[in-house]
Amino acid sequence: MEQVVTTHRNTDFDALASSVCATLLYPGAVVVLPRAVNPNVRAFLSIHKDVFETLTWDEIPPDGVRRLIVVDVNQWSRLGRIRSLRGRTDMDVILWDHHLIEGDIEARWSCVRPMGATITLMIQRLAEAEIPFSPMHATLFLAGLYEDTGSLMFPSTTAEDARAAAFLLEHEADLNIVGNLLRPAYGERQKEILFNMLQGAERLFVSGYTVSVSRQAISGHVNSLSVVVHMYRQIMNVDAAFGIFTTPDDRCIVIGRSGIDALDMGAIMRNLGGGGHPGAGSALLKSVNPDSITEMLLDLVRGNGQASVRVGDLMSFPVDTIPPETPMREVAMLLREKGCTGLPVVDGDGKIQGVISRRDFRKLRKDAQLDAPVKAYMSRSVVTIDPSKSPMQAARLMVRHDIGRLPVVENERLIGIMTRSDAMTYFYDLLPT
Ligand SMILES: [Mn+2]
Repeated sequence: MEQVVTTHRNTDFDALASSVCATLLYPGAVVVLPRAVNPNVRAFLSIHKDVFETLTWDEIPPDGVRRLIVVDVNQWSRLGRIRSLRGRTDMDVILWDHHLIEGDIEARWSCVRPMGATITLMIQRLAEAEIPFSPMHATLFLAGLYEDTGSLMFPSTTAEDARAAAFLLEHEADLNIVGNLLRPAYGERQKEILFNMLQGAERLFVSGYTVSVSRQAISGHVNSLSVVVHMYRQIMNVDAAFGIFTTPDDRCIVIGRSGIDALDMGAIMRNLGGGGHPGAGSALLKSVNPDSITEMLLDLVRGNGQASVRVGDLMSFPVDTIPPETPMREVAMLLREKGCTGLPVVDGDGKIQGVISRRDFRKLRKDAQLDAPVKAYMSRSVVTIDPSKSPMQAARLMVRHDIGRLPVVENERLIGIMTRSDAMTYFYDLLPT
């Protein structure tokens, strides 16, 4: 046992996957895990004992270690009892990590790069060296990659992580198993909290949405509260669910889940000093009256946030338009002057007849054609949107038709234009409030 691989305490799937991967990169190396590993990793190991062998510190003679390979961590204090090897001069240290915080493990050789998961770095090496591995390995590696990148959704995810995921899928990683492995821990404590939430549950109707707010006191740290709120929303079958959890040290944990696009949980939570994304958000408040939080949440749902924003609120107007008879030469000048890529063509009754864009000028072959009216070259199939539609619907149309500007039409009359930047303003929460 000259070569030993180890990783951080509270070992997660990225740490385990990286450790196992190290045994492929360094033949003969054995994995020594800390005593404290995450519950789902513990469950995995108990089933896969024969496939992925791991040892504990007591099982190896410490004097025999010549090379220590550390993965997914760069601080001695986060290792298990194996950290007693620190300072040994007759030993070679190798480090693989994706954490950029400053560490104190000095390695002779290291691969430390910002990446969604450590396993991505190791997969790259595995692929380069063309080292074969089983579908079972691929599945474990993908579990590690998905856990640390939130299935490639965390902002820390890189293109390289996605490439590594593709590589693992090519090597028959099993997504059903990955899904089961990563199912969040849901234990007695969570069950009890969910049960309490459901007992006092109320379904409210707020501005056309179904909402439920539940409050309870909790003591000590509870894992996976967001999972509990997620389940609560599903059971209550509401558009948005909030859990307000008060702690003995006068803190208030607010967790929200939304099931519809129009109710942006991240935007709501940002109003409380927290954050999140459209589907899920949270905030931590100190010394506040929980009653007032309930009121604030309902107010935000009521539309003080972004809940009721419509295309009509976001569109730009008045709109520059041109009559169908305008010569192309003039159109070209106008486009340049206004610095826009296209203009709606509107007749005397305010009805939209077509759209002319810079692209349409490619149809012109001769200079003389610049004297022809715009109606000869404009595109007549115009995608428009109603002002009562949601910004999400506008964005979908823009994507589907690959256009950056949507004329907003009400009773057949052009009343505004929704541009890509109007949509961006909304999605990135830049609305003036
Ligand atoms: Mn990691």
